[in-house]
Amino acid sequence: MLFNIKQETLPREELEALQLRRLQNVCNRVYSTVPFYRKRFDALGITPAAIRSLDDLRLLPFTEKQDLRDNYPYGLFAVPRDNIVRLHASSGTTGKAVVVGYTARDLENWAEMAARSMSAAGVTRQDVVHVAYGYGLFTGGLGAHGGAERIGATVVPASGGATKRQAYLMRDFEATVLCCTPTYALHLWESGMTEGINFRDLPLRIGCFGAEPWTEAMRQDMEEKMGIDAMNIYGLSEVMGPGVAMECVEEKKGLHLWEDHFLPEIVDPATGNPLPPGEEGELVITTLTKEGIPLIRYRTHDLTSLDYTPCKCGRTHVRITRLAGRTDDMLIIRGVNVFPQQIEAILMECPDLTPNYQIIVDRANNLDTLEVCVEMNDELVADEIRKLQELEGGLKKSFKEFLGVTAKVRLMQPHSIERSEGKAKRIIDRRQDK
Ligand code: DLL
Repeated sequence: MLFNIKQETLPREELEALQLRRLQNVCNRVYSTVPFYRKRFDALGITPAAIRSLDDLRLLPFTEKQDLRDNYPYGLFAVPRDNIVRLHASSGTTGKAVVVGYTARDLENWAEMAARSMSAAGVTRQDVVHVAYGYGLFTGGLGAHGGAERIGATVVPASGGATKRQAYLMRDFEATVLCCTPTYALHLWESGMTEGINFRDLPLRIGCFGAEPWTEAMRQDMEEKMGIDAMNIYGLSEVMGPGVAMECVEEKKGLHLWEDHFLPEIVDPATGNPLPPGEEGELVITTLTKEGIPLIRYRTHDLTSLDYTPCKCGRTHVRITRLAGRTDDMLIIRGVNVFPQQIEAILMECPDLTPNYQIIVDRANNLDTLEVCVEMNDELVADEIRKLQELEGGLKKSFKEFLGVTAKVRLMQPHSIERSEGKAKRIIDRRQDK
Protein backbone atom coordinates (compact mmCIF):
# COMPACT_ATOMS: atom_id res chain seq x y z
CA MET A 1 0.00 0.00 0.00
CA LEU A 2 1.15 3.51 -0.73
CA PHE A 3 1.33 5.73 2.35
CA ASN A 4 1.68 9.04 0.51
CA ILE A 5 0.31 8.40 -2.96
CA LYS A 6 1.10 11.85 -4.33
CA GLN A 7 4.75 11.96 -3.30
CA GLU A 8 5.49 8.29 -3.94
CA THR A 9 4.18 8.43 -7.52
CA LEU A 10 5.47 11.87 -8.58
CA PRO A 11 6.34 11.79 -12.30
CA ARG A 12 10.14 11.84 -12.73
CA GLU A 13 10.18 15.34 -14.20
CA GLU A 14 8.34 16.78 -11.22
CA LEU A 15 10.45 14.76 -8.81
CA GLU A 16 13.65 16.12 -10.35
CA ALA A 17 12.37 19.70 -10.33
CA LEU A 18 11.57 19.30 -6.63
CA GLN A 19 14.99 17.77 -5.97
CA LEU A 20 16.74 20.67 -7.67
CA ARG A 21 14.82 23.28 -5.67
CA ARG A 22 15.58 21.43 -2.46
CA LEU A 23 19.23 20.89 -3.37
CA GLN A 24 19.70 24.61 -3.97
CA ASN A 25 17.98 25.31 -0.70
CA VAL A 26 20.12 22.91 1.35
CA CYS A 27 23.32 24.28 -0.23
CA ASN A 28 22.28 27.79 0.77
CA ARG A 29 21.50 26.64 4.28
CA VAL A 30 24.73 24.79 4.95
CA TYR A 31 26.82 27.52 3.31
CA SER A 32 25.37 30.18 5.57
CA THR A 33 25.09 28.21 8.82
CA VAL A 34 27.80 25.52 8.96
CA PRO A 35 31.37 26.88 8.92
CA PHE A 36 32.68 23.41 7.95
CA TYR A 37 30.72 23.51 4.69
CA ARG A 38 31.49 27.14 3.97
CA LYS A 39 35.21 26.29 4.17
CA ARG A 40 34.76 23.22 1.93
CA PHE A 41 32.79 25.18 -0.68
CA ASP A 42 35.31 28.06 -0.56
CA ALA A 43 38.23 25.67 -0.97
CA LEU A 44 36.63 24.40 -4.20
CA GLY A 45 35.92 27.97 -5.31
CA ILE A 46 32.15 27.48 -5.47
CA THR A 47 29.10 29.08 -3.91
CA PRO A 48 25.56 27.65 -3.75
CA ALA A 49 24.79 29.71 -6.88
CA ALA A 50 26.90 27.22 -8.86
CA ILE A 51 24.09 24.65 -8.56
CA ARG A 52 21.91 25.20 -11.64
CA SER A 53 21.01 21.61 -12.45
CA LEU A 54 21.07 18.23 -10.71
CA ASP A 55 24.21 17.38 -12.68
CA ASP A 56 26.00 20.18 -10.82
CA LEU A 57 25.82 17.97 -7.74
CA ARG A 58 29.21 16.60 -8.72
CA LEU A 59 30.77 20.04 -8.17
CA LEU A 60 30.04 19.72 -4.46
CA PRO A 61 32.43 18.31 -1.86
CA PHE A 62 31.97 14.87 -0.29
CA THR A 63 31.26 14.42 3.42
CA GLU A 64 32.81 11.47 5.29
CA LYS A 65 32.01 9.84 8.63
CA GLN A 66 35.37 11.18 9.80
CA ASP A 67 34.08 14.74 9.25
CA LEU A 68 31.28 14.04 11.72
CA ARG A 69 33.81 12.62 14.18
CA ASP A 70 36.15 15.59 13.75
CA ASN A 71 33.26 17.94 14.51
CA TYR A 72 31.99 15.92 17.49
CA PRO A 73 29.48 16.50 18.97
CA TYR A 74 27.59 19.45 17.47
CA GLY A 75 29.94 20.98 14.90
CA LEU A 76 27.92 20.04 11.80
CA PHE A 77 24.53 21.08 13.18
CA ALA A 78 22.83 23.67 10.99
CA VAL A 79 20.38 24.99 13.60
CA PRO A 80 20.84 26.30 17.15
CA ARG A 81 20.91 23.51 19.74
CA ASP A 82 17.61 24.83 21.13
CA ASN A 83 15.84 23.65 17.98
CA ILE A 84 17.14 20.10 18.32
CA VAL A 85 14.56 17.88 20.01
CA ARG A 86 16.32 14.48 19.85
CA LEU A 87 19.82 13.10 19.61
CA HIS A 88 20.91 9.68 18.38
CA ALA A 89 24.40 8.29 18.09
CA SER A 90 26.11 5.41 16.39
CA SER A 91 29.21 4.08 18.01
CA GLY A 92 30.47 1.97 15.16
CA THR A 93 33.16 -0.53 15.88
CA THR A 94 36.03 1.91 16.05
CA GLY A 95 36.64 5.48 17.05
CA LYS A 96 34.50 8.24 18.49
CA ALA A 97 30.72 8.14 18.38
CA VAL A 98 28.88 10.00 15.64
CA VAL A 99 26.11 12.22 16.97
CA VAL A 100 23.06 13.20 14.96
CA GLY A 101 20.42 15.78 15.94
CA TYR A 102 16.81 16.05 14.77
CA THR A 103 14.50 19.05 14.77
CA ALA A 104 10.76 18.51 15.31
CA ARG A 105 10.27 18.62 11.54
CA ASP A 106 13.08 16.07 11.01
CA LEU A 107 11.26 13.67 13.33
CA GLU A 108 8.02 14.27 11.42
CA ASN A 109 9.74 13.49 8.14
CA TRP A 110 11.48 10.45 9.59
CA ALA A 111 8.17 9.02 10.85
CA GLU A 112 6.70 9.58 7.39
CA MET A 113 9.65 7.88 5.63
CA ALA A 114 9.47 4.94 8.04
CA ALA A 115 5.69 4.78 7.54
CA ARG A 116 6.09 4.81 3.76
CA SER A 117 8.67 2.04 4.11
CA MET A 118 6.58 -0.20 6.31
CA SER A 119 3.51 0.41 4.14
CA ALA A 120 5.56 -0.68 1.12
CA ALA A 121 6.21 -3.93 3.00
CA GLY A 122 2.45 -4.34 3.45
CA VAL A 123 1.98 -3.03 7.02
CA THR A 124 -1.43 -1.43 7.74
CA ARG A 125 -3.22 0.04 10.75
CA GLN A 126 -4.69 -3.40 11.48
CA ASP A 127 -1.25 -4.81 12.27
CA VAL A 128 0.41 -5.50 15.62
CA VAL A 129 4.03 -4.46 15.13
CA HIS A 130 6.59 -6.06 17.46
CA VAL A 131 9.69 -3.84 17.42
CA ALA A 132 12.73 -5.79 18.61
CA TYR A 133 15.35 -3.36 17.30
CA GLY A 134 17.21 -1.81 20.22
CA TYR A 135 15.67 1.37 21.67
CA GLY A 136 18.18 3.98 22.74
CA LEU A 137 20.90 5.87 20.95
CA PHE A 138 20.65 3.34 18.10
CA THR A 139 18.07 4.57 15.59
CA GLY A 140 16.47 1.16 14.91
CA GLY A 141 13.95 0.95 17.76
CA LEU A 142 12.58 4.49 17.82
CA GLY A 143 12.74 4.74 14.02
CA ALA A 144 10.59 1.67 13.36
CA HIS A 145 8.37 2.68 16.27
CA GLY A 146 7.68 6.12 14.78
CA GLY A 147 6.80 4.63 11.40
CA ALA A 148 4.42 2.01 12.78
CA GLU A 149 2.69 4.58 14.98
CA ARG A 150 2.33 6.96 12.05
CA ILE A 151 0.57 4.18 10.11
CA GLY A 152 -1.74 3.74 13.08
CA ALA A 153 -0.72 0.15 13.81
CA THR A 154 -0.51 -1.25 17.36
CA VAL A 155 3.14 -1.01 18.40
CA VAL A 156 4.85 -3.29 20.90
CA PRO A 157 8.12 -1.56 21.89
CA ALA A 158 9.90 -4.77 22.94
CA SER A 159 13.45 -3.57 22.16
CA GLY A 160 16.30 -6.12 22.06
CA GLY A 161 17.14 -8.60 24.83
CA ALA A 162 15.16 -10.90 27.12
CA THR A 163 14.96 -13.14 24.07
CA LYS A 164 13.00 -16.01 25.57
CA ARG A 165 10.23 -13.70 26.73
CA GLN A 166 9.86 -12.10 23.32
CA ALA A 167 8.41 -15.18 21.64
CA TYR A 168 5.74 -15.34 24.38
CA LEU A 169 4.94 -11.65 23.88
CA MET A 170 4.66 -12.20 20.15
CA ARG A 171 2.31 -15.13 20.68
CA ASP A 172 0.15 -13.48 23.38
CA PHE A 173 -0.15 -10.06 21.68
CA GLU A 174 -0.74 -11.70 18.29
CA ALA A 175 2.10 -9.94 16.52
CA THR A 176 1.65 -9.77 12.76
CA VAL A 177 4.84 -7.80 11.99
CA LEU A 178 8.36 -8.30 13.38
CA CYS A 179 10.98 -5.55 13.10
CA CYS A 180 14.59 -6.43 13.99
CA THR A 181 17.89 -7.41 12.39
CA PRO A 182 17.69 -10.58 10.28
CA THR A 183 20.12 -12.35 12.61
CA TYR A 184 18.07 -11.44 15.68
CA ALA A 185 14.91 -12.63 13.92
CA LEU A 186 16.55 -16.04 13.46
CA HIS A 187 17.62 -16.02 17.09
CA LEU A 188 14.05 -15.21 18.18
CA TRP A 189 12.69 -17.93 15.91
CA GLU A 190 15.13 -20.48 17.36
CA SER A 191 14.33 -19.52 20.91
CA GLY A 192 10.60 -19.67 20.10
CA MET A 193 11.03 -23.21 18.77
CA THR A 194 12.73 -24.35 21.97
CA GLU A 195 9.81 -22.87 23.93
CA GLY A 196 7.30 -24.68 21.73
CA ILE A 197 6.27 -21.50 19.87
CA ASN A 198 6.45 -21.90 16.11
CA PHE A 199 6.27 -18.61 14.20
CA ARG A 200 4.40 -20.43 11.45
CA ASP A 201 1.53 -21.00 13.85
CA LEU A 202 1.32 -17.31 14.83
CA PRO A 203 -0.54 -14.65 12.80
CA LEU A 204 2.90 -13.23 11.95
CA ARG A 205 2.99 -12.24 8.25
CA ILE A 206 5.71 -9.62 7.66
CA GLY A 207 9.31 -9.07 8.76
CA CYS A 208 10.98 -5.64 8.36
CA PHE A 209 14.60 -6.68 8.55
CA GLY A 210 17.67 -4.50 8.14
CA ALA A 211 20.59 -2.72 9.83
CA GLU A 212 23.02 -5.34 8.50
CA PRO A 213 23.67 -7.06 5.18
CA TRP A 214 21.84 -10.29 4.37
CA THR A 215 21.39 -12.34 1.24
CA GLU A 216 18.49 -13.37 -0.97
CA ALA A 217 19.12 -16.98 0.11
CA MET A 218 18.72 -15.95 3.73
CA ARG A 219 15.41 -14.29 2.83
CA GLN A 220 14.12 -17.53 1.34
CA ASP A 221 15.23 -19.47 4.38
CA MET A 222 13.50 -17.04 6.75
CA GLU A 223 10.30 -16.90 4.73
CA GLU A 224 10.14 -20.67 4.73
CA LYS A 225 10.92 -21.03 8.45
CA MET A 226 8.65 -18.24 9.66
CA GLY A 227 5.85 -18.23 7.09
CA ILE A 228 6.24 -14.50 6.37
CA ASP A 229 7.27 -11.96 3.72
CA ALA A 230 10.82 -11.08 4.84
CA MET A 231 11.33 -7.49 3.68
CA ASN A 232 14.56 -5.53 3.45
CA ILE A 233 14.74 -2.07 5.05
CA TYR A 234 17.79 0.19 4.77
CA GLY A 235 19.00 3.27 6.55
CA LEU A 236 21.86 4.80 8.46
CA SER A 237 21.93 7.09 11.46
CA GLU A 238 23.99 9.83 9.83
CA VAL A 239 21.35 10.25 7.12
CA MET A 240 18.29 9.58 9.31
CA GLY A 241 17.87 5.99 10.54
CA PRO A 242 15.72 3.10 9.25
CA GLY A 243 13.48 4.04 6.32
CA VAL A 244 15.86 5.69 3.87
CA ALA A 245 14.93 2.91 1.43
CA MET A 246 12.64 -0.13 1.48
CA GLU A 247 11.49 -2.97 -0.74
CA CYS A 248 7.91 -3.14 -1.95
CA VAL A 249 6.07 -6.40 -1.41
CA GLU A 250 4.76 -6.35 -5.00
CA GLU A 251 8.22 -6.84 -6.51
CA LYS A 252 10.73 -7.57 -3.70
CA LYS A 253 13.32 -6.47 -6.17
CA GLY A 254 15.35 -3.51 -4.99
CA LEU A 255 14.61 -0.91 -2.31
CA HIS A 256 12.77 2.32 -3.17
CA LEU A 257 14.84 5.24 -1.90
CA TRP A 258 12.65 8.21 -0.97
CA GLU A 259 13.96 10.63 -3.54
CA ASP A 260 11.96 13.68 -2.47
CA HIS A 261 14.08 13.68 0.70
CA PHE A 262 17.34 12.03 -0.40
CA LEU A 263 19.37 12.51 -3.55
CA PRO A 264 21.37 9.37 -4.36
CA GLU A 265 24.48 8.86 -6.49
CA ILE A 266 26.70 5.87 -7.08
CA VAL A 267 30.42 6.56 -7.24
CA ASP A 268 33.52 4.51 -7.80
CA PRO A 269 34.73 3.92 -4.22
CA ALA A 270 38.36 4.39 -5.21
CA THR A 271 38.14 7.53 -7.37
CA GLY A 272 34.86 9.10 -6.27
CA ASN A 273 33.81 9.43 -9.92
CA PRO A 274 30.06 9.05 -10.57
CA LEU A 275 28.96 5.74 -12.13
CA PRO A 276 25.95 5.28 -14.45
CA PRO A 277 22.69 3.57 -13.37
CA GLY A 278 23.06 -0.20 -13.17
CA GLU A 279 26.73 -0.15 -12.22
CA GLU A 280 27.67 -1.21 -8.72
CA GLY A 281 29.58 1.22 -6.55
CA GLU A 282 29.37 3.21 -3.35
CA LEU A 283 26.09 4.89 -2.44
CA VAL A 284 26.43 8.63 -1.79
CA ILE A 285 23.47 10.50 -0.33
CA THR A 286 22.66 14.21 -0.15
CA THR A 287 19.87 15.00 2.31
CA LEU A 288 17.35 17.38 0.75
CA THR A 289 15.10 18.30 3.67
CA LYS A 290 17.02 17.63 6.87
CA GLU A 291 17.29 20.65 9.16
CA GLY A 292 19.31 19.45 12.16
CA ILE A 293 22.27 18.01 10.37
CA PRO A 294 22.01 18.26 6.57
CA LEU A 295 24.67 16.27 4.73
CA ILE A 296 26.14 17.04 1.33
CA ARG A 297 27.25 14.01 -0.72
CA TYR A 298 27.63 11.72 2.28
CA ARG A 299 29.80 8.67 1.56
CA THR A 300 27.85 5.73 3.00
CA HIS A 301 30.50 3.13 2.06
CA ASP A 302 27.59 0.82 1.21
CA LEU A 303 27.80 -0.99 -2.12
CA THR A 304 24.77 -1.05 -4.40
CA SER A 305 23.50 0.21 -7.78
CA LEU A 306 20.60 2.37 -8.95
CA ASP A 307 17.64 1.02 -10.92
CA TYR A 308 15.40 3.64 -12.56
CA THR A 309 13.22 1.15 -14.45
CA PRO A 310 9.49 1.47 -13.64
CA CYS A 311 8.27 -0.72 -10.80
CA LYS A 312 5.06 -2.75 -10.81
CA CYS A 313 3.99 -1.16 -7.53
CA GLY A 314 3.57 2.27 -9.14
CA ARG A 315 6.17 4.05 -7.03
CA THR A 316 8.37 6.26 -9.19
CA HIS A 317 11.25 6.51 -6.74
CA VAL A 318 14.52 4.88 -7.78
CA ARG A 319 15.41 1.44 -6.41
CA ILE A 320 18.75 0.53 -4.92
CA THR A 321 19.68 -3.12 -5.32
CA ARG A 322 20.14 -5.29 -2.22
CA LEU A 323 23.16 -3.92 -0.39
CA ALA A 324 26.15 -6.05 -1.27
CA GLY A 325 28.16 -5.11 1.81
CA ARG A 326 30.39 -2.20 2.77
CA THR A 327 33.59 -1.09 1.14
CA ASP A 328 35.22 -1.45 4.56
CA ASP A 329 33.84 -5.02 5.04
CA MET A 330 35.84 -6.27 2.13
CA LEU A 331 38.45 -8.77 3.22
CA ILE A 332 41.65 -9.03 1.30
CA ILE A 333 42.88 -12.60 1.63
CA ARG A 334 46.27 -13.11 0.02
CA GLY A 335 45.39 -10.33 -2.36
CA VAL A 336 41.95 -11.66 -3.28
CA ASN A 337 38.93 -9.47 -2.47
CA VAL A 338 36.24 -11.35 -0.59
CA PHE A 339 32.92 -10.06 0.79
CA PRO A 340 31.23 -11.89 3.69
CA GLN A 341 27.99 -11.94 1.66
CA GLN A 342 29.66 -14.08 -0.98
CA ILE A 343 30.60 -16.59 1.68
CA GLU A 344 27.06 -16.47 3.07
CA ALA A 345 25.59 -17.13 -0.37
CA ILE A 346 27.69 -20.28 -0.75
CA LEU A 347 26.82 -21.56 2.74
CA MET A 348 23.12 -20.94 2.21
CA GLU A 349 23.09 -23.17 -0.87
CA CYS A 350 23.54 -26.09 1.45
CA PRO A 351 20.31 -27.21 3.15
CA ASP A 352 22.21 -29.02 5.94
CA LEU A 353 23.66 -25.78 7.32
CA THR A 354 22.12 -22.96 9.36
CA PRO A 355 22.63 -19.22 8.65
CA ASN A 356 24.79 -18.94 11.78
CA TYR A 357 28.36 -18.52 10.69
CA GLN A 358 31.55 -16.65 11.49
CA ILE A 359 34.59 -15.87 9.40
CA ILE A 360 37.99 -15.95 11.06
CA VAL A 361 40.90 -14.30 9.32
CA ASP A 362 44.38 -14.77 10.68
CA ARG A 363 47.99 -14.79 9.60
CA ALA A 364 50.37 -17.76 9.81
CA ASN A 365 53.96 -17.60 8.51
CA ASN A 366 53.17 -14.23 6.94
CA LEU A 367 50.31 -15.67 4.94
CA ASP A 368 46.64 -14.81 5.42
CA THR A 369 44.42 -17.66 6.48
CA LEU A 370 40.65 -17.87 6.17
CA GLU A 371 38.47 -20.10 8.28
CA VAL A 372 34.71 -20.34 7.88
CA CYS A 373 32.86 -21.70 10.91
CA VAL A 374 29.24 -22.65 10.29
CA GLU A 375 26.64 -24.41 12.38
CA MET A 376 25.08 -27.62 11.12
CA ASN A 377 21.40 -28.32 11.57
CA ASP A 378 20.27 -31.04 13.96
CA GLU A 379 19.71 -33.68 11.27
CA LEU A 380 23.22 -33.35 9.91
CA VAL A 381 24.80 -33.69 13.35
CA ALA A 382 23.25 -37.15 13.64
CA ASP A 383 24.74 -38.19 10.30
CA GLU A 384 27.80 -40.27 9.71
CA ILE A 385 31.29 -38.81 9.59
CA ARG A 386 31.71 -39.58 5.91
CA LYS A 387 28.81 -37.26 5.02
CA LEU A 388 30.29 -34.45 7.10
CA GLN A 389 33.64 -34.84 5.40
CA GLU A 390 31.98 -34.74 2.01
CA LEU A 391 30.18 -31.55 2.91
CA GLU A 392 33.35 -29.91 4.19
CA GLY A 393 35.16 -30.89 1.01
CA GLY A 394 32.33 -29.57 -1.16
CA LEU A 395 32.32 -26.19 0.59
CA LYS A 396 36.10 -25.86 0.31
CA LYS A 397 35.81 -26.54 -3.39
CA SER A 398 33.07 -23.92 -3.83
CA PHE A 399 35.10 -21.25 -1.99
CA LYS A 400 38.09 -21.97 -4.21
CA GLU A 401 35.97 -22.03 -7.36
CA PHE A 402 33.73 -19.01 -6.76
CA LEU A 403 35.89 -16.78 -4.58
CA GLY A 404 39.36 -17.87 -5.64
CA VAL A 405 40.57 -18.42 -2.08
CA THR A 406 41.48 -21.43 -0.02
CA ALA A 407 39.45 -21.63 3.16
CA LYS A 408 39.39 -24.01 6.07
CA VAL A 409 35.84 -25.10 6.86
CA ARG A 410 34.73 -25.93 10.37
CA LEU A 411 31.29 -27.51 10.87
CA MET A 412 30.08 -26.53 14.30
CA GLN A 413 27.51 -27.99 16.68
CA PRO A 414 24.10 -26.27 16.60
CA HIS A 415 23.88 -23.20 18.90
CA SER A 416 27.66 -23.00 19.40
CA ILE A 417 28.17 -19.62 17.70
CA GLU A 418 27.27 -16.67 19.88
CA ARG A 419 23.91 -15.03 18.99
CA SER A 420 23.51 -11.30 18.66
CA GLU A 421 20.59 -9.13 19.76
CA GLY A 422 21.44 -6.54 17.13
CA LYS A 423 23.94 -6.57 14.31
CA ALA A 424 25.77 -9.90 13.95
CA LYS A 425 29.53 -10.01 14.32
CA ARG A 426 30.46 -12.06 11.29
CA ILE A 427 34.14 -11.35 10.96
CA ILE A 428 36.96 -11.89 13.43
CA ASP A 429 40.13 -10.48 11.92
CA ARG A 430 43.11 -11.40 14.07
CA ARG A 431 45.64 -9.98 11.63
CA GLN A 432 45.52 -6.56 13.31
CA ASP A 433 46.88 -8.04 16.53
CA LYS A 434 49.93 -9.55 14.84
O1 DLL B 1 21.47 0.38 11.13
C1 DLL B 1 19.73 2.02 10.83
C2 DLL B 1 18.75 0.94 10.60
C3 DLL B 1 18.05 0.44 11.67
C4 DLL B 1 18.48 0.47 9.32
C5 DLL B 1 17.11 -0.55 11.47
C6 DLL B 1 17.55 -0.50 9.10
C7 DLL B 1 16.86 -1.03 10.19
P1 DLL B 1 23.54 2.47 11.67
O2 DLL B 1 23.69 1.75 12.95
O3 DLL B 1 24.06 3.84 11.55
O4 DLL B 1 22.02 2.59 11.29
O5 DLL B 1 24.18 1.54 10.56
C8 DLL B 1 24.08 1.88 9.21
O6 DLL B 1 24.11 -0.45 8.53
O7 DLL B 1 25.52 2.05 6.43
C9 DLL B 1 24.79 -0.27 6.29
O8 DLL B 1 26.16 -0.61 6.22
C10 DLL B 1 24.11 -1.17 7.30
N1 DLL B 1 22.72 -1.45 6.88
C11 DLL B 1 21.60 -0.86 7.30
N2 DLL B 1 20.51 -1.42 6.69
C12 DLL B 1 21.00 -2.38 5.85
C13 DLL B 1 20.40 -3.30 4.95
C14 DLL B 1 21.13 1.55 11.10
N3 DLL B 1 19.08 -3.40 4.78
C15 DLL B 1 24.74 0.82 8.35
N4 DLL B 1 21.24 -4.09 4.23
C16 DLL B 1 24.59 1.10 6.87
C17 DLL B 1 22.57 -4.03 4.39
C18 DLL B 1 22.40 -2.38 5.97
N5 DLL B 1 23.18 -3.19 5.24
